Amino acid sequence: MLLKPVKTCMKQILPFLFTCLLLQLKAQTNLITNIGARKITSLNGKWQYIIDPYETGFYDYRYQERQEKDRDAYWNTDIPQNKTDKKEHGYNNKYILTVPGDWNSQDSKFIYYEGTVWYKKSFDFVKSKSSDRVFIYFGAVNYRADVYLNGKKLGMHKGGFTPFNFEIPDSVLKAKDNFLVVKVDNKRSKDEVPTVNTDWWNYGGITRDVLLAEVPQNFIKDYFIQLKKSSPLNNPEAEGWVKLNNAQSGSVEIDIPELKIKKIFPVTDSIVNISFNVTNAQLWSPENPKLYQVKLTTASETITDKIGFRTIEAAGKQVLLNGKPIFMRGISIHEEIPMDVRRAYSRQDALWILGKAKSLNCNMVRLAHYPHDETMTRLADSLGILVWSEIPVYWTIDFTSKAVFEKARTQLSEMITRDHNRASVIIWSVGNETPVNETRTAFMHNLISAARELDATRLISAALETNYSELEKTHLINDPLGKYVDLVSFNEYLGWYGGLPSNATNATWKTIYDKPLFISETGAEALSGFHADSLTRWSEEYQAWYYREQVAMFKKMPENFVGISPWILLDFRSPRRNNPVYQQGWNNKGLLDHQGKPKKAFNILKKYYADKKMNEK
Ligand code: GCB
Repeated sequence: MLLKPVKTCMKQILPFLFTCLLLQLKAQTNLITNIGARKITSLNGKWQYIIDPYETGFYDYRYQERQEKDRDAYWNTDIPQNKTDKKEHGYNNKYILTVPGDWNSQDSKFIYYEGTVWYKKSFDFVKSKSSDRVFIYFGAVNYRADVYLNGKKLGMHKGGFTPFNFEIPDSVLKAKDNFLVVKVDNKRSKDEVPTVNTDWWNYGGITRDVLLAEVPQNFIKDYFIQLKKSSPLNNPEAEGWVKLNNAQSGSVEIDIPELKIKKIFPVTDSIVNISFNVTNAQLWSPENPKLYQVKLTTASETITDKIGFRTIEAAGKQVLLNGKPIFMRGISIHEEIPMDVRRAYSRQDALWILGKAKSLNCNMVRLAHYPHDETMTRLADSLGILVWSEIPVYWTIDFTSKAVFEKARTQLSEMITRDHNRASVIIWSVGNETPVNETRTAFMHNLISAARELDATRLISAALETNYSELEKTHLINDPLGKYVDLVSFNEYLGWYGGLPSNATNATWKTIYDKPLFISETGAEALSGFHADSLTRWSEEYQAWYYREQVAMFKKMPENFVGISPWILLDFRSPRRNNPVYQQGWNNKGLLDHQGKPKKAFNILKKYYADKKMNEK
């Protein structure tokens, strides 16, 4: 982000640590994918809450974790047994939060709150089939969730942007008055992912859907059905696997009615490898986002998905989609609705955000800096928008820690598992602007290996930090991580963080790697409605000038230049942005303002994209 002299690599070598880590790369998440296709009951809606900054409901006065049956634990009933009974906690309709949703936007007392809030929901539930198994599924909770049902702990999850589920044992679930409590803690911490330092708002709460999912005793946990890497395009070949919760007998049938495909694969293990040709399939692309209904059937269930078939690869200097070079007309996006100053979570939110990206003539979005809600990638599939999806390995996490690596790897695996059947997702990013040193490189390299292990079909990248000097005209991308990624991506702010926009006029970018090159960020702030001459910082005119110079620079980029995702579609909240006049807690690099209204620069990028699109034809 800042102008920095080229740094010399720090000699911190911990190769042994990472070799040990590699051995664990196969560890998998327990996630049930395509939750929407299961028998689900929503637990969204009104939940009662208790704000607990001292975590009194979790620790006793000696700061020991409370025992399961401790009457003062907030996961246990708040109802006094008789009139002499003392209860110092209680859930009450005076204190209600809506789920899904961050807490910050729901009541002004939460705006700056970072800490613990207990959420409670009562519900009745009778299984549709007594032999079914029941899981509770959370789309995302920021950051740590401890989940209790009827006084029993179901599990704990960390990571604010990825889904997770816990099984509810029959012995715990009741037909009436289930007492569900979730302790949500969004305190930032040095050894978490992200760490204490981010340029976005730390919205807390149960930010995405909460569902009960019923599945049979033997069920399809996950599946991967994508075109094989470099599949021949005249007779495309789908390849992948179906993962069952148990090694079963019988078979898995894959049925794609529109293509008249019906294939049966015998089950010999809990993972069933599959491959078949999708002859005659129309390939998915932004111009033709064709999705096919795919049915998976075992002896005990059928689940249905909508899947697009396409290939993606980095070949020499280009990125090829279905064998043809593409230019990514992208834009970066945070998961936020600025008008309401809240996290986005619904299909309607995703429609609004992606609609704005479309109106800019984009064919691609970079979902920064963490996995967004599943509605976003599903909608991108149907709208024909290419997606970069990222984990919040951001700036300064603790690269020396094995535990931190494990946390990052878990989030990576949850992100990939949830979305690995989305044709729109073409890039997995393992992080953003991480500092160049050997420990970091080993850490990130291992994340890249983990990503490839989980999904060998997509491109792997990371937004690299650039070292550029105002005096130089040619800037070199030589971060050692470039060696391991498929797409060399970098963030540059020539003319915002140092210098003037005209610094870009004669600038050129090169990389030492013989790979496609992508600008994952560039941008400048403007307070919407503030007009002045172009030299005046924060004015819409300065931002417009910045974009004019950048566009001139894009036009002179080397032939391996395959796209951009400027920073950023919409203004967003950030606690780091404290200019009392021009920022007031907002990062105003949006091309659209707090109300979603275009600033002057919007049309400059829109025109560049329109011209690019025309030239493609
Ligand atoms: C960056 C970061 C992004 C920031 C942006 C900025 O390089 O990747 O998260 O918000 O710069 O506005 O400074």
